[in-house]
Amino acid sequence: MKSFAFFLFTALSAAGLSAQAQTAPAIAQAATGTQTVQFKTSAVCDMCKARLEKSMAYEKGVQSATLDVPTKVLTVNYRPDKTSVAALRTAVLKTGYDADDQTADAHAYGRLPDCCKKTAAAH
Ligand SMILES: [Cu+2]
Repeated sequence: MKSFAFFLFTALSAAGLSAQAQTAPAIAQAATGTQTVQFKTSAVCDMCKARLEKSMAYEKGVQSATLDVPTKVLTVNYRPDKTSVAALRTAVLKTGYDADDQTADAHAYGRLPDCCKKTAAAH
């Protein structure tokens, strides 16, 4: 019984160590100066998600971009020495989507397929 308790303790310690190892990359990323910003967009579906994430990936200074379709929130990891929140917001607008209280670029919005328009029902 005592040896089982020891095994359990060892297993828990190992789990704790691996959890620590997993958080290490996030700390390293912060050390390189990456920042995160979130925009509330007008995206409606997975096509919007793919379009926005691809568009942001081509944007200078962007490390990663993820859209959560249910909440329409776009999370962008970026390098503040390469770009700015204003530039990133403009990139969202020029892809055809609203960003927070700013309305999408009309031309870009017009090029979106009907299913990606703000009037489209969730699908
Ligand atoms: Cu869409």
